[in-house]
Amino acid sequence: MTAIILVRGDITRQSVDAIVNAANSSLLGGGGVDGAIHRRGGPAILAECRRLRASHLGKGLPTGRAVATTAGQLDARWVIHTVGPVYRASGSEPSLLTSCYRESLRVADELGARTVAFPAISTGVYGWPMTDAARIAVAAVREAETEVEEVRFVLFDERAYEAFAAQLD
Ligand code: AR6
Repeated sequence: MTAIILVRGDITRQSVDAIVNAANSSLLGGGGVDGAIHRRGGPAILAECRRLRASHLGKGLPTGRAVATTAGQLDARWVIHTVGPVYRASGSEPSLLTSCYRESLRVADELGARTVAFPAISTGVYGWPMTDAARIAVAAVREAETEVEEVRFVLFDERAYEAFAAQLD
């Protein structure tokens, strides 16, 4: 059984085996969680992302997929980068958001990570409504077959925290 824990705070301050990054396909950085992870983690993360782009991810990381790098100076062993779907009023694909959580946990299992911190993927720049994103995130983790012992959702503000808490009631 995977324990689901909610924390309000900054994901870059967590001590876990793996921190999940809400990245974009380029893997070359951005704002939000992505910017914060690269800022605090230091240049080693970007250097490894560039190597991935130069090798088997020449076209970038597809939406819904996940890949790991070093965590640099973060208090974690790995950063798992995943690309959430952009929300559109019609035609958004919940299965791609589910896939971000499932694929990140699959990568965590490959690495042997037992504690994994997730942000609320796609709920910032990518515009996914928080309540719906929380429902999808919690369901994806509950349905995953994984060796991960603790999934820690790290929610940046009270609104996000309450949306996730409502899913755990
Ligand atoms: N810790 C935890 N949560 C955070 C933090 C933090 N330090 N900073 C922001 N959040 P976003 P997305 C919350 O925009 O929607 C980037 O530019 C934030 O309040 O980081 O998947 C990438 O490069 C929101 O609820 O990710 C992509 O281009 C949630 O994390 C794009 O944004 C996700 O917001 C990805 O957009």
